[in-house]
Amino acid sequence: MDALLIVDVQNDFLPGGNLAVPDGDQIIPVINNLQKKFRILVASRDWHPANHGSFASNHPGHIPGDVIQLNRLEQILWPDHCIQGSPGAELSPLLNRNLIQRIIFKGTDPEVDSYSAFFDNGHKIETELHKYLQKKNVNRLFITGLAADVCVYFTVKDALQLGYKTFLITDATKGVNMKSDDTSNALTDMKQKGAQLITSGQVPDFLTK
Ligand code: VGL
Ligand code: ZN
Repeated sequence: MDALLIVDVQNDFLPGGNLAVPDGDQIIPVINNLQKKFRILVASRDWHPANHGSFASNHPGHIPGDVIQLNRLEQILWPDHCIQGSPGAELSPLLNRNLIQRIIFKGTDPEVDSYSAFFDNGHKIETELHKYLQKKNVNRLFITGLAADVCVYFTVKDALQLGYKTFLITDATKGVNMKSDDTSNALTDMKQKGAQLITSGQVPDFLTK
């Protein structure tokens, strides 16, 4: 079975948000259009408590972009974003949410960040995503969303490791580019690790039905 995964299309990652991905809003119509082609649709949401260790504001003397050690893991510090219950943590109202069957919340532990929709950054705690996809007999994952060089990147790598045939839909993702070539490096690495990079227009040809 094929599934569409929509990563973190939340207000804070869109223009005007606290951690805006440049042109992040441009992918929303592309994702809305893709949705009709799938029967299994899952979305993830970054869902941080206000005291989250990835926020620069919780580390006096640090600013976003600094890198620290957070419980022995290298951690880039971000502006406050996707705080549980805040408007910035909502899925974009422009995203069609009617067809999404399951939402995966991540990043709830203040001690460890969680870029991937499958695991925390220490690969210790698993979300319910893999179990859900297994229950639905999903073997091929089509991945979209934000940000291409952070949460999408880590989700794609975990999907490959878990054995999914993994497609990244290149016009349905955008990168934050904290460093200017982060997204191109991430795309190259995903491809090198076995992800198929395709455009939304190619999707019908790839669907098993
Ligand atoms: C993300 C930075 C921090 C993302 C989440 O969804 O790509 N990026 N938290
Ligand atoms: Zn986050």
